[in-house]
Amino acid sequence: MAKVNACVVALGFTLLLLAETWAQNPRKRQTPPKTPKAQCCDDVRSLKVQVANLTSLLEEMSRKQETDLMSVVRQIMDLDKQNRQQEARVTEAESKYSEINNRVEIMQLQTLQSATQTSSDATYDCASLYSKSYRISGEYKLPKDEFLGTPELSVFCDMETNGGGWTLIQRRKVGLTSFNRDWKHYKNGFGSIRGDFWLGNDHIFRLTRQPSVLRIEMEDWQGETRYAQYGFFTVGNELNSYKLFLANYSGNAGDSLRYHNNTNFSTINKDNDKCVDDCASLRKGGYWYNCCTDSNLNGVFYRYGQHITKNPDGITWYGWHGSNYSLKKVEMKVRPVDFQP
Ligand SMILES: [Ca+2]
Repeated sequence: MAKVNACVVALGFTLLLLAETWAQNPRKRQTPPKTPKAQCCDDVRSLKVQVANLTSLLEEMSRKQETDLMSVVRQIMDLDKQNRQQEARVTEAESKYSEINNRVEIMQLQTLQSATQTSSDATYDCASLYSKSYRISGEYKLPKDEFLGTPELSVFCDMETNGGGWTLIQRRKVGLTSFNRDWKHYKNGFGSIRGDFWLGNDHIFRLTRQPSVLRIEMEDWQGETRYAQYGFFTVGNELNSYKLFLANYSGNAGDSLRYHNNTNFSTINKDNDKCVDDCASLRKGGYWYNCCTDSNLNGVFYRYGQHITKNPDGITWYGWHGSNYSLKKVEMKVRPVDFQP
């Protein structure tokens, strides 16, 4: 019994001691609470992690957006390309349709005309067709005329430019027809009336027996256009070597045919120029060569890339592009001076 009592006392004493120790130094015994500084660091760490996560998320999204954007741009470009191809096809079809339509209309009109034609309204040229109310540009057949002694002739009429009524005597635009030809070819004409052609010196002589205007239209490889017009234009007959007479220049291309005024026509097999040289051979065409050129509209057709040629034999008009730039397109056309649109 005394032993138990002693134990209880000892336990009580120990508890007392513990209580006392705790009272003296309570902080040491608690789990230490975190300081504000440590708390803040944890928050910053967690925020940093969150920011890093968000940044990588944003980066991923922006990468995805970029890919999406690129794919959209590609799609738009594809669509645009398809659209343009479609448009080109439609334009081509339309122009073919309108060309066929024009030809049919012209044929119908001409059939009607030839049935009612009398000798007083003979058809000499596109101007006389115009005065008979033909207003469509295209190929026409001028009938044979016993009185004038002219054969049936296919011509191309420009019924739009500057009032219309123009008969084309030359065209360069396709580039597959050689213009380096002999006297006989230039006399009778060659090429295709809807493509590249020379109407023929005999026909040009007949067309310009009435006082005529010559209009020359040109286009360069940049798509720019210029023209030169001569208020007076005529050529002699074959006995006079189709000598050129012209005057009264107007236009914006420069007066590069004046130098050829009063000269005879020359071809590779007939040197009628005013030069020791053989200009037709040097310039590779038939033309009213002087010594030799200030223009060479029947020269060699050079394609884009070769059009600035080292040789002076291209389709040149010195007054616009100088002596070594070969033009993309040329049309020479005539109509009577007294033509009234
Ligand atoms: Ca010569």
